[in-house]
Order: sequence, then C-alpha cells, then structure tokens
Amino acid sequence: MIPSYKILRQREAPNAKKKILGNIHFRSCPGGLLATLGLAAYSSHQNDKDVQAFLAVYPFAKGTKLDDCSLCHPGGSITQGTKTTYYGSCDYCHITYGLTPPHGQVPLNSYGQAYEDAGRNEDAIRAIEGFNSDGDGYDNLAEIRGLFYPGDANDYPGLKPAPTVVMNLERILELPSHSQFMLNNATKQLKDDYARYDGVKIKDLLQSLRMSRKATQITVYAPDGFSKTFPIDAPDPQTAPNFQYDVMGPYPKGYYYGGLDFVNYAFDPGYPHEDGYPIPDKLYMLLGYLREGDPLDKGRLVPDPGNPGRLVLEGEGPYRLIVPQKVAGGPDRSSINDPTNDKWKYNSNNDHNAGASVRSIAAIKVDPLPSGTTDFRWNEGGWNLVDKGRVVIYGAIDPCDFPVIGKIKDNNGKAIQEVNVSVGLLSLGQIQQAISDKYGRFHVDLPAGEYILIPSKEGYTFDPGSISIQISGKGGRFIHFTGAPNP
Ligand SMILES: [Ca+2]
Ligand SMILES: [Ca+2]
Ligand SMILES: [Ca+2]
Repeated sequence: MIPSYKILRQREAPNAKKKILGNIHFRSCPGGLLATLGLAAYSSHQNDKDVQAFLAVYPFAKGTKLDDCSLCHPGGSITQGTKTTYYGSCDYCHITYGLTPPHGQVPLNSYGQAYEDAGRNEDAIRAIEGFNSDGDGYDNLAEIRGLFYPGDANDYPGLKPAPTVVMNLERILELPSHSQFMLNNATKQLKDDYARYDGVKIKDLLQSLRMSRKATQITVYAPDGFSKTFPIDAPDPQTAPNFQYDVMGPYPKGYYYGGLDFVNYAFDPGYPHEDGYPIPDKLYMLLGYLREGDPLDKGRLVPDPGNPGRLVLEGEGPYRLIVPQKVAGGPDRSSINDPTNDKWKYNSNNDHNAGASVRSIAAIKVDPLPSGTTDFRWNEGGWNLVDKGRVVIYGAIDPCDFPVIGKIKDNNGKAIQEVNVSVGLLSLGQIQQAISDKYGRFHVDLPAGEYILIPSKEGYTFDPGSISIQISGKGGRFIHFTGAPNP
C-alpha cells in the first residue's frame, strides 16, 4: 500500500511560490485542478461480527472513525503505580481484558448497550436508528450519517473541527527531505543509539500548510495516548538542565563517541573513534520516515515482557518525531540499575533527547486552535491512522483548499434541494457539510486528502450512498448523486 520511497523521492517538489515574511516562509496555493477517485483499504476487525453488522447497514462508514471499537466501547483510566493514564477504547479494553477474543464482558457505551439490548444483529442496528442513545439531542441515524459517535454525548452534529489535513507518504515526500546522523540519548533504556534518519523538517511541513504566525506550540500524539508538547520557537542558546526542543531550532551539531558497550551502532559512520568527534550533519526536528535508509517499522501494541498485563508500543513508524539534542553531548548509561561507575554513568544534566522523539505519530496539533473549533480525541482512532500510514496535522494552519462541486438530481433530472452532504475526513469524522441549493448544487473547499461524501435528506435514498474522493493537491472535483423518494 505504501508507495516506493525511491520513486517518490525522485519527484520534484510542487511548484509552490514562496514569499518571505520575517523569518517564516509562506507558500501560496498552487493553481491547476485535478483529482482522482480513491478508496480506503482497511484491515482491522474483519472477523468481528458486530462491526460487520454495522457496516452492512451503513457501508459508507467503512474506514471512518465509526469503524472502530469506540463506536460501542468507552475508554477509561488505568492506574499503574502512581501514574494514571486515560486510554482510548481499544487500548483500554486490551489492557484490561487481554488481546485475544473472547474478551468476556467488556464495558459498553450507551449505543453499544442499546445495540446489545435490541438483539445484537443487523436488525438491531436498524431498530435503534431513531433512538438518541447518548442523550445529546441527535438520533443515532443523524449522528452516524454525519460521522459522529452515537454513544458519546460530547460528539454531535454541528461541531466544527479546526482546519485539518491528513498527510500520506506521497504528499510528505513532495516536501524537501533532510537526512541526519545523530545520537538518541535515552534515560531508562539500556542502550543509547546512533542512527541516520531521513524525513521532512517539521518547520517545512508546517509552513507548507501555511502555519499561522500566531502559532505557539505543537503537540505530537501517538495512538497509545502518549503525547509531547513543543514550542514553535524558543530562545537559543539553551543550557542544562532545562531544555526546550523547539520546532524552528536551531539545534547544535552532535558528537560521535565510538566503541561503547551501552550504545547501539547501526553502522560505522567512518568517523575516528576518539571520543567526541564532531558530526558534520545539520540537525533539525524532523518527521522521520526512514531509518538507515529503510521505512520505519510500523508501531503496534504488544504485551510487555517485563510487566504482564501491560502493553507497550513496539516499532516507531511509519512516522516518528526526531528530536536532536538541544545541548550536544555524549551518550550515558541507563538511569536504572547500571552499577558501572565510570565516566559514562547516567547524568541527569545530560540532554536525554530520545524520550522526546514520539514514536508512531498519529497527529500533530498546532496551537492555538481557531476560536469556535473543537479538538479531536487522539486516544480514539489513532491506530487507524498508523495502520494506513497517515498523519493528521490540524489547528493554527491554513492549508490550500480545492473546490469540490456537486449536483444532486432525481431520476428525471430534477434538482433535489436541501440535501445535507456530510464531508468526512478519513477515520476522523465529519469536517464540513454542505446543503444543496434549489438547483441541486453544493460546494465545499477542501485541502488535499482523502474524503468521503455522504448525502442525506429525510425521506430520500441516494445512489451512490457515499463517494470516496482523493484530492491530490493539484485540483478539485465534480460529483453527482442521484436521489429518489423512499416508497
Ligand atoms: Ca445522540
Ligand atoms: Ca453523539
Ligand atoms: Ca542514556
């Protein structure tokens, strides 16, 4: 599914014009129009009869945020030691009830409970369409058609998300790439490592989406609920022990220390093995996609060998936040149980950058969110993005839009007005909606990405029931739906 990196990397960056305002580059939006049809591929839950029943009744929901555990199951908080973490529904259930079905009696939200009470099959789903299971004022069918959770009162039609873009590898590789060899200094882990990462500079990524000059910070989310927040720009130079890894940098060049037993060396860079050889690479905060030239292993949750019943993230891809040291220095031994008392002993004043390098990124939020917009819930739906090789960027950005224009007619060619067209962004839910006018026309402007459009009007059935589109970044799209009054 992931296209060849090599082929994609040979493509040239888009012909975006740049103008410089202060020290920040803004891109203007390109002109031409083109888009292609695309369909989501989705592999989870194929043997889950409840999800299959839901998708049989609502085929348009496949691959959306409703095609997920969170449709019927709540998340919850788990306390381990002194730390309490909120987990999304998938991780919460798996941590609590194990990885292999049957899970036994797992908790249900109000929609899941209504579905079970009604008989737990396709007929049950139809029977509860008119219910307002979560009590938020919208019946289940209206919520599902709008791609909102029918079992969560905090998610309902009318909520407006911040400007949002879903990047796939192809669009990420259209941005200039950067390669850097660097130290990842870990705190607790047994080994530090030197590695070469290729990726796109986070500042280039955000500027390609026309980040607001008012942007203050980013928060980077992994699908297991882990997140880290970084300022856009922090004053430099910085000193120990309070580092701020900022998006804009600069980061100092690193040093190479060879031949240490507590360091993983993927390969010999050919530097002299004396202590502290200056590495020539310029270092940036990156969205990394290659390590030693290979795609990053896709992240997944696996049982923690050292702590039965707990799950840990294995793998780091398809995208990892790469954060260089802010104060360049050497590696050190683990902070835990390393009795060796030499000059490499753990030193809390060293820059332990590895912990800031979020693995398997699902989303990057740019603060502040525009007023009147709502946040996404990253403890739900993030695995879907990781599985599909997507990363979401949203908030104080102004990505280039492309027009999507449509027309809705009946079988006699007569316009149908006041049709609500819900626009869903892959696995995130509704991000926009449009209403057809008296000529049956509707119009939305959308950034490059994959979307699903779902028409609905009381008393009507539409053909097709939904259309999936991919907007490539070069253009818009024209769409037709045909509607018929229900018999
Ligand atoms: Ca409701
Ligand atoms: Ca709801
Ligand atoms: Ca270390």
